[in-house]
Amino acid sequence: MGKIILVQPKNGLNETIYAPLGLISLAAYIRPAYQSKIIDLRFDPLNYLYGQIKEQKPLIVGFSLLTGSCIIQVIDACKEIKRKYPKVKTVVGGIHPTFFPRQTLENPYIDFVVINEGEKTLLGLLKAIEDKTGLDTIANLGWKDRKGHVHINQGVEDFIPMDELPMPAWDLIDVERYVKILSNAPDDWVAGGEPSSRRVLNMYSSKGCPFPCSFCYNLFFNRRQWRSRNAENTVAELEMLNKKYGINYFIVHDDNFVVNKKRSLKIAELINAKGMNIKYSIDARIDAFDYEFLKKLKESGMCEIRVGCESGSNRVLNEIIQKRITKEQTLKAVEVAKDLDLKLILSFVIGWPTETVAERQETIDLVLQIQKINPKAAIYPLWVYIPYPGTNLFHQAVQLGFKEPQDLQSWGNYFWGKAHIPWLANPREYEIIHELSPLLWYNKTWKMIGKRSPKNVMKFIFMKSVRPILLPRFKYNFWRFPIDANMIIWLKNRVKRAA
Ligand code: B12
Ligand code: SF4
Repeated sequence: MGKIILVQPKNGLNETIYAPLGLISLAAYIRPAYQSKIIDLRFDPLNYLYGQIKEQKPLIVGFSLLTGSCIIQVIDACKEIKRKYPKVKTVVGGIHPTFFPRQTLENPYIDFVVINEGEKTLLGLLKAIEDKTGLDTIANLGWKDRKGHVHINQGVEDFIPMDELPMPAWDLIDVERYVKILSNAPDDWVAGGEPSSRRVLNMYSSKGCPFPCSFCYNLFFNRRQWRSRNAENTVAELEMLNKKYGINYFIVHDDNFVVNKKRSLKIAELINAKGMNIKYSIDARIDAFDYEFLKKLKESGMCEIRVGCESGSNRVLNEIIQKRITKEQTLKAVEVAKDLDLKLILSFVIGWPTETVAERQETIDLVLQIQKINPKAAIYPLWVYIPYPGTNLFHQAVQLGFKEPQDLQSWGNYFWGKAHIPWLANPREYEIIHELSPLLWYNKTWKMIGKRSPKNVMKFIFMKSVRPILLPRFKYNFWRFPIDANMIIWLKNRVKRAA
């Protein structure tokens, strides 16, 4: 049986490590014909990968690629693979190469690009390599001919109905590694009981989203086609993970779990019918916050909802980002979650194209209002918008003067946290707001501090003492002479390092 190696690169960011769902899905699909080895570079060093290539002699080494810093590590690894094992073919798939297949293939160390959902194309490519047949009929494949000319095969096939996909190949990864990390994530981000008793893992039950938000990859990656596994199939995976690995808390990483409410309710019903004692979190839109609906999900263990609220300005929400929600709906949803005692994790963005300072302030005011209504709502730091490829807003950003990176390597230096966008009159102000917002949102009480270690106590005292200094700046939108703000950022980084 032919062998392949699939690789999850490092993000280069201080991020939580989730199980690589894309790779275990690919491995499961090709399993009848090819044996996969999955290597996660967030745990294993590059030398391990090179050693495995030597040992396994794979037909290909495939990397998963998002836009951002992971690109640098993948280019370096492909370069070294080509130096050490010139015959081994390198393949990249995932969101970034889907939007830039040609530019990605222009990199001399990458042989193939798999566009979009990778299962069928990967299988087709492996067969073609093994049988030495032509590549030009494999839909969604990018390749180079002998002269080095790049070819991008058109003919986008329909997505595979999700119930035809096998269960992801969990047995091919060391699940415990991910459980250990996710279970210890701070309470601010994971609900569902004491860290000591929860065993957390991510999984997915649907792909895509039917909404047209202009900043989201979904519009072009999933072409607004939402597809899902049926309730029975989804619950079978939850049950397997629960029984085999003792998972009792699931982070369901669907783009939008609640598109088909009937299906969501059926999942809840089945979890209850099977008497499974689990908790789970979902991603949902503000307009799905119906009290009776969420109550039923809660009864089956759903305890936390991640929501992109995006902005406090109705103009931005509807004219600019086409989110099709209003801030009034956001406030209502926050009330519903409070009534049901559901944990919320909310995300907001500032610096949208054409957003005025007054509209930015509307977002800050909305967050402050939410905190008054529901002090338990967790709120991500205020992100500064960065244009992501494959979105409508990206094109608008280019028209507004945003300079898009021109080759794969440069996309590797593209990451959030830095204000890349030319339309901001005062980018540093946005960075300061981004840095300080988590201190302002900090809403823990003394009772909520689990382990009262000196470090945790130090962090608590620091957070509580800076809030009164920062509040007037945020409330009155006053960002001139930010000496105190810069000092607090400096101190915050010291406390973070110490904690
Ligand atoms: C978990 C997650 C993370 C995790 C880990 C990501 C990972 N690589 O595993 C963490 C927390 C680290 C993370 C971080 C970020 N993320 Co994120 N994340 C997700 C999330 C919620 C789930 C990913 C997932 O498991 N999907 C399910 C699997 C089945 O799909 P898949 O991975 O796309 O794999 C399929 C195909 O892409 C393809 N494929 C993928 N890899 C390969 C490899 C080969 C060889 C082949 C042939 C095919 C192939 O085939 C797979 C099976 O069909 C997605 C949203 C989503 N629902 O996908 C966002 C998402 C991927 N993240 C996104 C973003 C923007 C970020 C951040 C920048 C966010 C931020 N501001 O914090 C950072 C930085 C990431 C970076 N550039 O390094 C965007 C991606 C945009 C882009 N152009 O890359 C997404 C789509 C969210 C969104 N709606 O905008 N993220
Ligand atoms: S609702 Fe969320 S997942 Fe759906 S397109 Fe909009 S931002 Fe993307």
